Amino acid sequence: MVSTRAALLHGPGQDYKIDTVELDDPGAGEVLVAVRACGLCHSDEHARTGDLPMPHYPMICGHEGAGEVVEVGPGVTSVRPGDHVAMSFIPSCGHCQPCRSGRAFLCDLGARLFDLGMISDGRVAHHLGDQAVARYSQIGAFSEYQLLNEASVVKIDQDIPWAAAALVSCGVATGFGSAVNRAEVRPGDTVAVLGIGGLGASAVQGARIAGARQIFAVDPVEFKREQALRFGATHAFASLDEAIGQIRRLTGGVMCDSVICTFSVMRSELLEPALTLTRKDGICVVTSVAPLSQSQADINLTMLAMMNKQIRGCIYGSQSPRVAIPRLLDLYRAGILRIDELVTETYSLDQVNQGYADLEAGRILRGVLIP
Ligand code: CXF
Ligand code: ZN
Repeated sequence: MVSTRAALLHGPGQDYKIDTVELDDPGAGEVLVAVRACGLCHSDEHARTGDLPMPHYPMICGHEGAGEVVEVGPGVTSVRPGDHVAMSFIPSCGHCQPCRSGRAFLCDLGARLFDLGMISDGRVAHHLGDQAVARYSQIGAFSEYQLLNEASVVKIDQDIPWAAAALVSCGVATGFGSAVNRAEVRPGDTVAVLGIGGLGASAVQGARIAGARQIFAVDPVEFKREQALRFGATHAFASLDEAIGQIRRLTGGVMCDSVICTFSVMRSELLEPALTLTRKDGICVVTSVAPLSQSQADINLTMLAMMNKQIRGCIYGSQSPRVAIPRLLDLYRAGILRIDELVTETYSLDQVNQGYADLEAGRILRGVLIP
């Protein structure tokens, strides 16, 4: 049994409260990790605002984490105490059909992300007094220590700074993969990235590294547009209306080979302008999450068919965590993929509410919590 301080949500619409949670010892296939860093990804906000209703509270949020293995349970083979790990919000069981076919980002364990119990055996292993405690995406890295399934950790090299190890596991992997894998950006392409946060800036970088010739970033916040230009965008626009007019002019009416939706909150009414920005035969990727109650979209199906456009959903950048994380960290070490520059501010566990207030106010690209 380990006691740990953690940031807990007690219900939708509330702020985080710091409290002490008891973690059971690792069971079979489980790993106890000392959390060293966790990114403030906007997806946790969906649980806090109630956009994505969670089945259980209290819940520890934070899913973009990295840390050091302290103890492993029976049968754990991929890591041992002292190893450094990135936490993957999509587990990789290694046995299901998607895992066996090299598509672990669709691992069947994903269906259990918001279960209260451990994904190993369903038992409750996190306690606040006599209350059971849930963890966002079976991670919950806004905590000094965390008990995870082996399927949720990916061993990384020890020279990687903790913040980079954390960010690579969600925002960087998801954004980069949205461009490189799902939008299939090719050298010379024209790409639009809609919404610039950790995800959008990483999509811009993916497009740049894949050789895109024009990268259009769209965000209402001036600081975010400046950041996009720093990460490789060739143009930045403040609104979708402005983007549509300017991109029409800049592409001679052709529009973009691909459009990547990385809005902090996806909304149905954003899909139509995204499709307008997509050229005939082009690809429109939807990466960002919509509130569950507003997930239905209304689009012009005739235009979709007549113009041979594709709308593609995308989870985890459509790549397998155990393959993508080490590869992205190699690109980072080589100086090709910039991750340190994504971090605007670091916060202690007690400052988690301030961190999300800064994110909401557009003051930061990515905040990193150091528990
Ligand atoms: C989210 C996607 C929706 C489920 C939880 C995690 N991704 C990362 O930010
Ligand atoms: Zn995330």
